[in-house]
Amino acid sequence: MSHRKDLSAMLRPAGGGVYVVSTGLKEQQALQKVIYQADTAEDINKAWLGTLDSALQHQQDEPKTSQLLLLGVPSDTGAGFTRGANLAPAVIRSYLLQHEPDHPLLGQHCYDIGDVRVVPQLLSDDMLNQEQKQATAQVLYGQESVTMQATLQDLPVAPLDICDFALSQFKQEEQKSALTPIVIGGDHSVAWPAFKVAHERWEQSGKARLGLLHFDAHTDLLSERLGIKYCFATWAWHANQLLGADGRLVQVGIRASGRDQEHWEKTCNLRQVWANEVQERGALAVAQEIIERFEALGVTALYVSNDIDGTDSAFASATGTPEPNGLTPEQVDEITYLVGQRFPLVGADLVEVAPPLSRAEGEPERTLKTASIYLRTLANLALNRQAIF
Ligand SMILES: [Mn+2]
Repeated sequence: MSHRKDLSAMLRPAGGGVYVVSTGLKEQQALQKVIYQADTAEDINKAWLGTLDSALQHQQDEPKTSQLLLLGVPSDTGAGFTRGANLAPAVIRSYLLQHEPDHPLLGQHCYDIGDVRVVPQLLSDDMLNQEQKQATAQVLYGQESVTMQATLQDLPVAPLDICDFALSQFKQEEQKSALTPIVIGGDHSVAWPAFKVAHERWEQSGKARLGLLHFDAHTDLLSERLGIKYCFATWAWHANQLLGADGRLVQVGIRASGRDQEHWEKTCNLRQVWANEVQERGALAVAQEIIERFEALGVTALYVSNDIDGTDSAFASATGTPEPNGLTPEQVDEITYLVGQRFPLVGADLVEVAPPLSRAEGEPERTLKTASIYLRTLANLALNRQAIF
């Protein structure tokens, strides 16, 4: 199996992507024991590798019904204000196991391939010099157990690049009903590799034309921020560029921006439905407009990027940059569902859930509940989608 060893060195068993030595280790192991129904680190590892192999094998087999690929990216190095989204992949899984045992992400149709192994001081490989890259690669991949296809210095070491590498191993074009990746962040920078791989796989190969549906309080449309190319505030700009800035990015829930709607729609050639417009027109009318827009632009497949702060902070305040006057979970879910019913979902991410940031009574459970609703809808859309070919 081509990249199995590479992958097993770059990823960790589910809930284990945050590197811990002492503090946090107990919690991590307790969760993994439940996820993998195993008692020892060795058995946990074995069970995880079994899932990884099954996911890789899935691609070799005859086309079958669409299945899910779940990847956690526990990195919040790309965030801006308050942090804590690095704990979301572990805490969300833990919440689902406790409260939603029938959740599709826990079911037999989902390959949970674990977490990106995160070096918490790193974000993107393009920010590193050769010396740093080499030093980290040596630690991560230098052991004798790894026989890499690439040479050591070619291997990704930062979370965004590992995410890109990992998802790229699951994008064989010949497959008729492919695995649908669902990425749990992490801050919103992780949407960049997740969307980029979906774009390479479906659009660059000529198989589909993507529409990008993006829920957020913020536009994330800076071309760079403080000189940083890829972070929480820039990923949508880069994604829009990938699409050719031809109108196929639709942002919903915007309400915290230094510029007004007209500025963004004009300069980036996209559609922004600010939160107040959703309140005025209702989710159904907004969804219908998005569907008609995508149809007119020749869209044939959908990617959804859901920043939990697009949702009103009354329903999701455990996030790095919460904002009031936002969308209700019902509105987000209805728009996602309706657009996802019309266009097959080929990839999605849920980002910016930050469990340690509990600013209100009932948190972070309320935010986790909201997140679980979104993940359920995304998973069901992906599982039920029509073949694209
Ligand atoms: Mn965002």
